[in-house]
Amino acid sequence: MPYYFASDVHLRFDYPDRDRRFQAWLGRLTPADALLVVGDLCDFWMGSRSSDAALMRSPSLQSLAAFRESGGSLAIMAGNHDLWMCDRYQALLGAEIVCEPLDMTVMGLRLRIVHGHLLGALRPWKAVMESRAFFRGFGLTPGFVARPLDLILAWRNNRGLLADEERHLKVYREYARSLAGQTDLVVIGHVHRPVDDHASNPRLVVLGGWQSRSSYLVIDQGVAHYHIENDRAQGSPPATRVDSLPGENRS
Ligand SMILES: [Mn+2]
Repeated sequence: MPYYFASDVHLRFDYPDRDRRFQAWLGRLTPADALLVVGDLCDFWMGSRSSDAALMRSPSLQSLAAFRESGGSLAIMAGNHDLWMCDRYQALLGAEIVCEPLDMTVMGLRLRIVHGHLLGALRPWKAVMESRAFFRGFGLTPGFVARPLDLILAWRNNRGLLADEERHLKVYREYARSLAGQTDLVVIGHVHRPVDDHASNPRLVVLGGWQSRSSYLVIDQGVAHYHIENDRAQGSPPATRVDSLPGENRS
């Protein structure tokens, strides 16, 4: 039974490409598989501003519900964008909600799994956005106010993106090192840049966001494989694919 991990899909109706790619990827799973979504499945824009009926018009959410319905094992960990969505994930998708930090052993591999926003690299002004009041308030904000706010946030995020990612990755690597001897593989989301420190102990995998590419981890027959598919261009085959095994050099 392969065990899959993905995070930071950030589903939004105004970005249908990521929804379509995630749905296509879900289509490869079988009812014998297990999937853990490590936070930020839905962007707060979609989560806070959509009714249950509207949410279920997302192809990916439909596929997740169908996957679960067919017998697949579906667990979801909340991220900073969907902290307040757990009840709906449970009710609409049939997902099991898991809390962080999550320790689990899959086929003999000891895993530590967190979304990543709680590890201490988040800027204070962003932490405000994690409150239920902000989530509810944003959902009630009229579009003509919410849309510029969304653009400002996107602009601020992009402006400091590299420095922000580096700051987080430094914290993630320190966190992983602090778990040496206790765990084999540390799986984190939140940062959208995909990373696989396959030679470090423990190995650190940052699952990566689905904004422009699809990336995921799968543990099958006791071996963890990390995949990145540069499938941004519609209809074209993946440009590169990275498969790495513990202790192997990436080629
Ligand atoms: Mn996040």
